[in-house]
Amino acid sequence: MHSIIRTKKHNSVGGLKSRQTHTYRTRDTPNADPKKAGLNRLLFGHTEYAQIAQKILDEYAQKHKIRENAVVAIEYLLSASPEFFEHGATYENSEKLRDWCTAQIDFLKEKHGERNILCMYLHMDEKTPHIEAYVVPIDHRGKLNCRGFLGGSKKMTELQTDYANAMGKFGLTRGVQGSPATHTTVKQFYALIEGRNRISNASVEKAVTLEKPKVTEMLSIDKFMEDQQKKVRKNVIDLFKGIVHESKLIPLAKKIIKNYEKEQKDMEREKFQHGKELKSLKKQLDAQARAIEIAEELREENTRLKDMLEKAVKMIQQLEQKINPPKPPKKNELTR
Ligand SMILES: [Mn+2]
Repeated sequence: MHSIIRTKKHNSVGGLKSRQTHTYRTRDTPNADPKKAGLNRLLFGHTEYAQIAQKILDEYAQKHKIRENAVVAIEYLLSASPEFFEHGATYENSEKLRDWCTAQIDFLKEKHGERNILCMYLHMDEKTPHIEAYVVPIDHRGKLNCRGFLGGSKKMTELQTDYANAMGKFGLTRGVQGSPATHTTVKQFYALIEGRNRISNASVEKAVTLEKPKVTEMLSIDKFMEDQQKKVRKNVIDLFKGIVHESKLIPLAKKIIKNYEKEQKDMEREKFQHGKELKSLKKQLDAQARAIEIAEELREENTRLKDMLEKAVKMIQQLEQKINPPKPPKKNELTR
């Protein structure tokens, strides 16, 4: 079993902000199992590590110039061979994990100083448990100095050796010589530890899950179903892209198809249900439309009546005038 340490340099706080979406699963993380997400946790430092980094760098910039393109943060991935986390009884494993986590914190505190550690976050929901750690590379002289930690292959070899030595008490040995961390980006690391199981049950489920139609989509349910089928097909193809040659994936592929067929049956049932709902919805709509029509008619009727009434009043007034023309004063009295 090997100890695994990988590094990545960040030139901007923006890079850290983007990492936070991975750390906290606020962006789509297909290789993470949502059922295990509750086991992820902050081990040391701050949740909002990008913000803290900004604060530290702002303070630093008051006294020193920060070189353009300087490495402002180092990201560490700390892990071990998968068997290390799986071997033994559950209670033994959880105790082992706890001790291992403490050892990681001690290692980074020793290397970077407590104050420069932004965040150490444990991920339990990916293929292999690992810690993502973020530090500001300020050295013992108080200078932003990534080279002092990761500069050159000698430093990288040293890092691998130091780390393996620190993890020796867990029965972990140094990984393969001659594969320096500088050549292994974080992405490659992920491919390494998670690639084998990139098609997790969760991602299969996700790929074949049909969406529930919205009310507007219910009005054309066949079109909706067709779109859903297209989506599922695309999801499945994406899922298998580049790894179809692995024979062990065939049972998974069968499972996908089975799941999908089941989903389709459910959808058929729902389609029937929606058919009924649709009918009652149409009824309601019709009733409403009719009510509006009636109201409209009444309004028109009202207007018409009002017009007629006004006309009638006018006619009556005119009639009255004809029948009883206004009396000329006095004159009438004299003729009478
Ligand atoms: Mn992770």
